[in-house]
Amino acid sequence: MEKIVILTGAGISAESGLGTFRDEGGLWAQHRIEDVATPEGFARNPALVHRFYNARRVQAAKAQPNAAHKALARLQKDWPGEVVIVTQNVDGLHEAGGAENVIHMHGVLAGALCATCGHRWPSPPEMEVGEPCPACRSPTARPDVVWFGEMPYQMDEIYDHLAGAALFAAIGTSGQVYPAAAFVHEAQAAGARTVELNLAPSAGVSSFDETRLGPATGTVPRWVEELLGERGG
Ligand code: BJW
Repeated sequence: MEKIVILTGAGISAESGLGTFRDEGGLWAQHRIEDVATPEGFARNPALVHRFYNARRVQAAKAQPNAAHKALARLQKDWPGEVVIVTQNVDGLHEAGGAENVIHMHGVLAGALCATCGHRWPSPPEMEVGEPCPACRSPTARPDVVWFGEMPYQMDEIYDHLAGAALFAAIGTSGQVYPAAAFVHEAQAAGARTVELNLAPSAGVSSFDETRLGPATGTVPRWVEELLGERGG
């Protein structure tokens, strides 16, 4: 049965009240990427980076999944084939909306990672500078998120899924950050049909077979209805 691979970005959580990165007034208008989203920034000023992620962790914990997250969970449940959700988001809203086996290629706010030994554990609501790793005791705990210059997670698994995709959808992502921005090409090379669902056309709009513009809470449930309707689901 046909496999669907879905890539999501910050836009799918915008209507849950979480800010995107590159839209007007977004996170990168308020914080310098080099300061808060690179390993070098963390080495220079870990307190600043922890403050940034502590605030976002609190916000994400209060946020509720919206109709778009829930529609994708429904698609996973009702589609007769496999539906793989790969998210760049760290907010956990896909799972809160009922999705399963989500691939978090840029990590999770709910996780802590030891920069020394690579051990992972659930993050406390507030992380502090010098917090010891529960495994090796080094004072090098950091948020378990992927910063610029670092390798996103589960890439082999993602490329395997893309190679077997019949349909690829990118939802609420600006297409400015690699390697995610190139997934559309991987999927196309595998013969997949490609669709973009976004508020505004992404940087890669011309690469998609189809583009549907509008807020995710409208476009995504409609798209899911259509897919399931075509299948008689
Ligand atoms: C709505 C909506 C609504 C709004 N409804 N839609 C030169 C060329 C190519 C690559 C590079 C290069 N120089 C450096 C690189 C590599 C670099 C990179 O891509 N840089 C670019 C800036 C050029 N990438 C990396 O370093 C990555 N690692 C890497 O490449 O490793 C080597 C490698 C090689 C080969 C294979 C594999 C690996 C790591 C990137 C890590 C990104 N990390 C962040 C932070 C994560 C933690 C955190 O959350 O803080 O990830 S940065 C930030 O951007 C975050 C996001 O996941 C990511 C993408 O953002 P996203 O989701 O697209 O959000 P926005 O704000 O950009 O867009 C929002 C969209 O929503 C818009 O389109 C709106 O229209 C839409 N929208 N409201 C629907 N209601």
